Amino acid sequence: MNDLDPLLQDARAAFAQAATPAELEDAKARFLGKSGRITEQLKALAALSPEEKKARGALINSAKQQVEAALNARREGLANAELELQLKAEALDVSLPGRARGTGGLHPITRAMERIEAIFGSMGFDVADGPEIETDWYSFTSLNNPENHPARSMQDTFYVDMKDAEGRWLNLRPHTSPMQIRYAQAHAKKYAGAATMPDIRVIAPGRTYRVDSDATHSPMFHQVEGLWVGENISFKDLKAVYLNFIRSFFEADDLQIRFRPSYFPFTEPSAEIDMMFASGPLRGRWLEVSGSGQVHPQVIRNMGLDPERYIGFAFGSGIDRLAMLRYGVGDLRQFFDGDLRFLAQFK
Ligand code: 2NL
Repeated sequence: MNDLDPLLQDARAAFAQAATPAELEDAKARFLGKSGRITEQLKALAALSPEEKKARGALINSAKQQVEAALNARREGLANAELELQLKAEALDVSLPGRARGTGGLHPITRAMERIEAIFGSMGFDVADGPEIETDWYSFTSLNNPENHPARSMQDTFYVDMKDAEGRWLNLRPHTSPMQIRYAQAHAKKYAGAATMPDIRVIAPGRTYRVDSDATHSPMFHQVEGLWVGENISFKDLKAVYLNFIRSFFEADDLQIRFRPSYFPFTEPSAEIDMMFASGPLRGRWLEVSGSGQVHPQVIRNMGLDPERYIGFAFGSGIDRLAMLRYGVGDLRQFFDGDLRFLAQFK
């Protein structure tokens, strides 16, 4: 016991109370700093005699060493606590299972489209792709639609509140025929003046739009149109091509088709194509799958070709319907809802 014991106790208490390194440095200054309590004791030595100085000095030094030891112990304690916290915060639980990377898949409509393109490709058909925003001329006039035809009305067709650079009103194409007209025009232009022209053989698959929305109609739907124009193309070519297509698409060689007379402004004569499965849940029922016909002479002319020389057939089928039949989907709207529980089935 000596008179420096209270100082030592105060120092230990102050260091213990310091909760952060900064607080600890403050506490250190109060004891070991320039005017700290230990330093004051050392300064007071100056007034003592040499013998007293020796004894007192040893006592103060011992106290000083104990204060420093207490300070270092607290420093270490604080550093350890801080490290502990940091380790806890940054801890990785390496036993957690990893997060699986989901695998995507093609949309069933895309898959149907790719099948269609591959099948027609095998029969020598090119695939044409183009604008979904069209002019009146390509969507209607070029296809021989009369000026007052109801298909042109705002009840049936989406119009864009904007004109193109030439001042023509624009619409969302109600079928992909405009793309076939564009393709045929480019083809005719390329071979203008040549002695012969290779046949035009093309399909145009893609998005189409009509003002129509209920359980079986979506305002955006998908269509594939086909066109074959040459000098000697007939209905029997249409029948052979369509039959081969639809049998390949459904992988059913015993599937039947039939043609029923119909009317479209762009074909003459025109026919609906029905098909019938020979097996499976839908066997024995005629199902409408396409419109078709011999391309109207005025439409041939609008392609930039001479209808006295060129003749051809065209057809248009709904891809969504074909995909529903192929993949057994009961409700058209499921294709467009974006529900992963539905879509994941097609991975
Ligand atoms: C339907 C009707 C059809 C066509 C589309 C066509 C295209 C050109 C010239 C002549 Cl470039 N015709 N396409 C012909 C007949 C019918 O589709 O209701 N499809 C679902």
